[in-house]
Amino acid sequence: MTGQETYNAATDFVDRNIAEGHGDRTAFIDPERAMTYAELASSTRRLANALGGLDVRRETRIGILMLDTVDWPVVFWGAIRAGVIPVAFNTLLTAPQYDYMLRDSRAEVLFVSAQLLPAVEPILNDLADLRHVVVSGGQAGAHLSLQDLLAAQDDEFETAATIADEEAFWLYSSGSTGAPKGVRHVHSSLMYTARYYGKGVLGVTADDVVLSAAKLFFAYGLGNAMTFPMSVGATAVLYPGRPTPQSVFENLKTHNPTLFFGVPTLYAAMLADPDCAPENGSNALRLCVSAGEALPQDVGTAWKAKFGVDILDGIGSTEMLHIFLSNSPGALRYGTSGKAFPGYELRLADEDGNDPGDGEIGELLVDGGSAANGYWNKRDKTRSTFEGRWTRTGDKYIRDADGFYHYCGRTDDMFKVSGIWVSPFEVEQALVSHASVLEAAVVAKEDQEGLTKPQAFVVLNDGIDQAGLFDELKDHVKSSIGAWKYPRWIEFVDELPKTATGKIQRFKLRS
Ligand code: 3UK
Repeated sequence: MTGQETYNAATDFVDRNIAEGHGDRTAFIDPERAMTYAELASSTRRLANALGGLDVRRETRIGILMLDTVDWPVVFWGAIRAGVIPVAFNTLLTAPQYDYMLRDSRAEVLFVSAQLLPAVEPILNDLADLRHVVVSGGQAGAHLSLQDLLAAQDDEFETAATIADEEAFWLYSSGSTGAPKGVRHVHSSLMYTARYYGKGVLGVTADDVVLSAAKLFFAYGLGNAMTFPMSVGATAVLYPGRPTPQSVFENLKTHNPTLFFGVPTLYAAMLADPDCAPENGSNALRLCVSAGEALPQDVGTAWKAKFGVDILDGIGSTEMLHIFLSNSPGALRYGTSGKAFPGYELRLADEDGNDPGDGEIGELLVDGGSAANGYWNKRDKTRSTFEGRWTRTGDKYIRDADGFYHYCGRTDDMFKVSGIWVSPFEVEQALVSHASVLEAAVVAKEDQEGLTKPQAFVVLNDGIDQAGLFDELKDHVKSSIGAWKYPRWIEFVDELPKTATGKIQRFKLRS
C-alpha cells in the first residue's frame, strides 16, 4: 500500500469476508447473541446511515463507551464505514475522566451500554459538542436506543472513499501519569497488525475461535478479539463481564477457543485458583498470548506444564496499535519478550542515541506500519514520542546474543543502588518467584543517608503468614539476582495500585 489509494478498513475487514463467501460464518458470539459476517455488514451499513441521520459528518468523532458485546463491532465498523472517527473509551473509569475525554475528543454522539450510563449521566448535559446519546442493551430512557435506531435505517450505504493514510479511529492511552492522550490511528494500521502479528506470528486462520480477556477498548483486545479473527473470517467470543479466573474458565469450557489472550496477573490468578485444571479449560486450545506487562518466567512454565500449551509473551503499545516484539511458536524463551519479527524493525538506544550492543541496556525504539499519526492536540508529547520513522517506547531492554529481548522496566522507573542500575521489574520478578508471593511492586526509596534503595510492596498468596517472611524474601532476592538489589523495606499489602488496564502505578507507591 502506498498510503494514498482509496482504502476503507471496513471494506477490508467486513465486506471482504462476504465477497469471499464467508457471509454465513459466525463473526461474534456474546452471552445473548451470535452475529454472522453478513449480519455484521448489514448492521454496520445501518449504523453508518444512522450517523448521517444524526448529522454526524465525516472526520468528526463519536465515542464508544460499551461493554464487549456484538454491538461494539457494529458501532466501530459502522462509524469507520461512514468515515466518522470512533473513539474507544475504557469502561472502568470515572465521570471526571469521561468528562475530560469527551471534551478533549469533542465527540458528537456517545454510544454507551445501559450498564455504564450511570457513570456518565452526571456529566452529559454539560458537554458542548455532545448532541446525542445512544444506548446499547437496555432501557434508553430519555436517550436514543441503538436497537431502535438500527431497525429504522436503510440497509444500503455507500462506504466512504477514505484513503489508507486517513485517520480512522482513536484510542485513549492512560499512561501511568498525566492526562490521557488521544492516539490517532489510520485506516491501514489495523490490517498491518493483523497481517504481521495475527497471521505472521500467531498463524490465525478461518478455523480459529478466539477469546480475549482484554476488552475491545484496549488496543490489545481490539486486535485479539476483532481485527485478527475478522482478517480471516474467524470467530471471536465476546464477554461483557469482568475477566475473573472463574468467568474465564467458564468461557474456555463453554466455547472451546483455539486462541486465548490474557495478561500476566490473570494467568497467575488462574494458576492459583483451585479450579485450575485442563478439564476446566478449552479442549481446542492451540496457543495463548500474554501482553500488557512482562510475563514472569514461572507463570509461563507453570501454565505450559498444566495445560500443555505455550503462552507467547509479546510487547505492544497503544501508539503501535498492537504487539511489535514477541515470542513465537518457533522462537520462545520464557522470561523474555522474544525476538523481532517481520513487519517491525527494532533499535536500542543508550543515552547518546547509540546502540548499546548485546548484553547492554537501552531504550527500545520501533519502526512499523501500524504506528499512530500522533497524539491529539499534544504537540510536545507527539514530537518526543514519534521521531520520524521511529517510535520511542519508554521501555528499557537488554538484547542478548541470541536476539531475545529482556525487559528491564520503564525508562522512568529505573534507579541506581551503589552506582549500579536496578530495574524494579527485576526485583519484582525475583520476589514473585518465591512460592509465598502473588504479586510485588518495587520502587526507589531514600534511606537515612539519603541513598536510594529498593522498597517492596508485596501481595502474599492466600493463607500465607507473613511472620519471618521479610528475612526470607530478602535472602531469596539476594541469592537470585545479586546482593545489592534486595529490598531494604517490605510492606505487605492486600493489593497493588493499578491502572484500569492492569499496570502497576509505581508513582503512587513512592513516598
Ligand atoms: C508495557 C509490556 C513488558 C510497556 C498493549 C499489547 O500494553 C499495551 O499498550 P499500552 O499502551 O502500554 C504499553 C506499555 O506496556 N508492556 C506491554 N506489553 C508488555 N512490558 N512486557 C510486555 N509483554 O511498558 C509498553 O510500553 O497500554 C499490549 C497489544 C497492544 C497494546 N496496546
